[in-house]
Amino acid sequence: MAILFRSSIDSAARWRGELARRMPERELRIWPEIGDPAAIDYAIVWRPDPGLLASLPNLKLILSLGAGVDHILSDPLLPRHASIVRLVDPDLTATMSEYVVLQVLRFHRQDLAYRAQQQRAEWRELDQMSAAQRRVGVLGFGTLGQDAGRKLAALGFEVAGWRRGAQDVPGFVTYSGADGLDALVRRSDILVCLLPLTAQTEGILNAALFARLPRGAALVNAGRGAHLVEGDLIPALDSGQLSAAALDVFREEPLPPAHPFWTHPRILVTPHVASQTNPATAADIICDNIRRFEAGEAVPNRVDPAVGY
Ligand code: NDP
Ligand code: OXD
Repeated sequence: MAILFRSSIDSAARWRGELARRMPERELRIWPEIGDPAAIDYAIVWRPDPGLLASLPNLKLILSLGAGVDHILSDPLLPRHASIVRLVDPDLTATMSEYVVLQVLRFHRQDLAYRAQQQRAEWRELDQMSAAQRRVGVLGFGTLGQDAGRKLAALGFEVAGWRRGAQDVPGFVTYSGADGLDALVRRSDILVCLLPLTAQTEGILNAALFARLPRGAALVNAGRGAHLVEGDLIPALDSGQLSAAALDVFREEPLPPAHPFWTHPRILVTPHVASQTNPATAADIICDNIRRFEAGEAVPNRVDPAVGY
């Protein structure tokens, strides 16, 4: 009974130590040292190579190293007999909220304008509205969206969320469906995307949606790059319909050096680091999920491949 670890990020040495400390009795195989594929029951992965999981005939459980699972579900050869569990780690959630709060405050407090003034050595006060007057809309009001929403609400922002199901989230106005999306977008001075990438959400950040935002709204995308129709963003910024965008995720990662997003004065680029998986905390959760699975207990945060997250 062996566990395979495969991440496209160079973190194997760190993970080996964290996993071995928690499960010393287990045989851990780090890709590409797979050994006998039939001996592998569990795969801990980030962006596994297409076909890798299908090559493991006795695989029982696929454990995502991230909250998102599009990197697994996009494999055309994904075996249907193995369950998939996504990562829900309070550390990952807290760091995503830091990123969202940072970007929302940057836009709310007109930081881009002040930075531009600094370039010109210009000392000028801009009118500042209060947080209570600033409406933030969160697309994807799940684990990450709700935590960020609570932290923004604690700062006084008027927060609402959009989710697939119609369940209420106490303390927030929540929307669902196409009408709900329209209502949320029309009231969002700052729109934050924390959706999973699915067939329904791909390309959701597009010119038609930008046109429904209040003029001068700002965008934060930390979901996935394919949520954004990239060619629609710069025209929306240049026309003034959008005032700024903070982007952490891109259709092509790393973002190519010649990509216009790098140099646009009102686009803030970060290299998919809004929330990085921390092996020291995530290993506890992943090992606990393996133990629960083996004990026949319910494993939380299972993915429904038919729904896509
Ligand atoms: P969750 O599954 O907890 O939340 C997803 C939310 O999106 C839920 O509220 C869900 O609705 C909603 N949703 C899904 N599909 C639709 C739809 N078609 N229409 C409306 N709402 C929809 O995921 P997390 O919050 O843990 O993570 C969200 C995403 O964040 C990840 O999938 C990943 O892409 C991204 N991420 C990015 C990181 C980064 O560093 N940039 C780091 C970590 C995650 P419902 O509540 O009804 O199910
Ligand atoms: C994730 C990510 O999905 O880091 O966790 O993007």
